[in-house]
Amino acid sequence: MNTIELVSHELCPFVQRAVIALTEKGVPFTRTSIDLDDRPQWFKDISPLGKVPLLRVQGEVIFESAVILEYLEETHTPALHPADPIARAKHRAWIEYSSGLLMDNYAFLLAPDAASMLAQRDVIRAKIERLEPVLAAGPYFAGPAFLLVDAAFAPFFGYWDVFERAGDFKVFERAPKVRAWRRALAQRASVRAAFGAQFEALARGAMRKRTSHLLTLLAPHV
Ligand SMILES: N[C@@H](CCC(=O)N[C@@H](CS)C(=O)NCC(=O)O)C(=O)O
Repeated sequence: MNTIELVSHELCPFVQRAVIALTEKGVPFTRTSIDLDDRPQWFKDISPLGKVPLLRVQGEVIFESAVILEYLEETHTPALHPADPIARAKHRAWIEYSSGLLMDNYAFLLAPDAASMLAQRDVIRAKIERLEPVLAAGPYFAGPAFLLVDAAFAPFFGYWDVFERAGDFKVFERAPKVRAWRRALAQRASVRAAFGAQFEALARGAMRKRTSHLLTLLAPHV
């Protein structure tokens, strides 16, 4: 039997979207977590960009999370892309957009002072407001079905559940449909499983190792 292995890091949102897609499709997989601050040589040897996630399957290595999602889509049911080619192309484009937002989250999280943190908040808020007219009636991105595009965005919102313990940054204030979508994603079993009970504690630990203005605003974790 060909076991699928996901080479991971506990906190990585790009890993989380792969975990969500694997879970939604009911694909059995093993998970190997690595320390990104001390990457093992075997990982350096197989990761062209030195990044997680990697999917090891049939002796091959697939890198880049969006490509991993597409591979899973081509190989496992249920289909999580729309059947219509134009709709499918649009979903792929919005997945790319979500990848930008995941990187924006890092810039927000690691901003060294209030001014740069708030400037990054503004970048994220503008991108969230841009999403508002794109969303269908809900509860998910394109309507009643949870799709790959939902898996790609879900980790973005999970990070905001932690960020907002530091205050109301009003990122979602003018985006009611995005707020409802965020709530629906948070309730999805695959999303909850991808985050895990230790997520917030791990995120705080990672922030402590770096300069993070946000961390100075976060109330102690209970
Ligand atoms: N475009 C990549 C981004 C993956 C990525 O940035 N992973 C981070 C962890 S969340 C990483 O491995 N960073 C290590 C590094 O950049 O050196 C993807 O979608 O898979």
